[in-house]
Amino acid sequence: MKRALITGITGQDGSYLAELLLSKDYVVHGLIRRSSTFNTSRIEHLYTDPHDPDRRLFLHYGDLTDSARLVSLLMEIVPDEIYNLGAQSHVRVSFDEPEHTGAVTGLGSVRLLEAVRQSKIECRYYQASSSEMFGSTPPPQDESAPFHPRSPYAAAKLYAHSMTQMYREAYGLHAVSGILFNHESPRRGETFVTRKITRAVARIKMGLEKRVYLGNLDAVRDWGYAPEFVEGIWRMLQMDDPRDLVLATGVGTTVKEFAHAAFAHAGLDWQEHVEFDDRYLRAAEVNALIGNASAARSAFGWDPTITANRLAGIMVEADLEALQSTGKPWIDRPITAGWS
Ligand code: NAP
Ligand code: F7E
Repeated sequence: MKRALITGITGQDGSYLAELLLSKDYVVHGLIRRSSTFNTSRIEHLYTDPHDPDRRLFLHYGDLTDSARLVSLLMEIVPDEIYNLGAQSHVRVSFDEPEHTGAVTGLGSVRLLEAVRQSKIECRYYQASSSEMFGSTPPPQDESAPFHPRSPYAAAKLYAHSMTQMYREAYGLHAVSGILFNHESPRRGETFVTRKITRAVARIKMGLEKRVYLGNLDAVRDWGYAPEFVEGIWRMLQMDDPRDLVLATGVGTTVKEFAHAAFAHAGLDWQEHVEFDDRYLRAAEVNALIGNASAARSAFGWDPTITANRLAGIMVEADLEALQSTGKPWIDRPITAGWS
């Protein structure tokens, strides 16, 4: 059985990747942060009793800012594959916390790469790079498009991306960076714009709220479906010649169009419920990201099928169902509370 280590296993992508690897008979190890409240809700369904002799999911406390812990964990686990998905991943928040974002999203990757080098473990390494690195470079963006980061998050990701390439070239590490465009799901963090909108649709439909406040409605993003992207991540790391590839749907949609589709899915008119609030603007905006993933299609046949319209429907349905059926306290948190 292959052993994988996933940083960021409690996040959107980490949870889908853990599911995928377990379905492929991997033993999965995940890095989790100690927190005063539970942060494992996305992987609770995968949890198995520690007394179960057949269990294949193991969680370890640790943090990407703690080099010594990363080295000792690698020595203990001896993974065949490492997926570095852990990050402070919110672009707007990175303007509030540039140093922390650099320490986790940028240097965190270097700590992990260095832990691989120092422990001399033979393994493959995946780095979660981002389309945000293209910044102001106009679409369509592919592997040859120049990087021009427009946020502390993007700058930190570009540093991690370059260092991953450097470890591949200098030390012969089997390392790849996936340059992924936005991908969403019902598990998407609640302060990213798609989920903020679909939660609002559900709450407005159920009569719990009347409106949602948004920032730049004209930004264009290439929104895909996270489970399809996670499949692409796994396939990218299985390639025998390690190189960096774009994953994207190739379809650009404005925030306004996504809002229109999400509200329409619940029989609502977005214009009656969406209002502007400048607190959600960024010091520098990335106007348009639309990717060209033809290299990944040729390399391993990756061809995503779900684009923004269908995604909006999937996410609205999930948020409506969660609100109607579970009554979990976190679902009751109001949209208008002011978080980004
Ligand atoms: P996410 O939901 O925000 O998850 C981030 C994960 O990183 C969480 O598990 C979080 O733990 C963990 N983390 C944060 N700080 C950490 C630290 N100091 N040490 C260890 N772990 C830490 O992100 P995602 O959407 O799944 O994205 C996965 C990765 O792909 C991220 O690196 C992101 O930047 C990148 N990416 C995402 C997209 C996208 O559209 N989703 C596109 C391109 C690239 P807690 O649960 O404890 O907070
Ligand atoms: O913003 C606009 C906002 O925060 C998308 C991360 O996964 O994808 C993600 O970064 C767009 C931006 O995602 C609101 O200005 C308008 O233009 O959902 P987002 P992001 O910044 O694209 C990349 C690829 C990553 O790598 C990141 O980790 O929507 N927008 N109004 C808003 N955005 C938010 N969050 N909230 C609003 O109210």
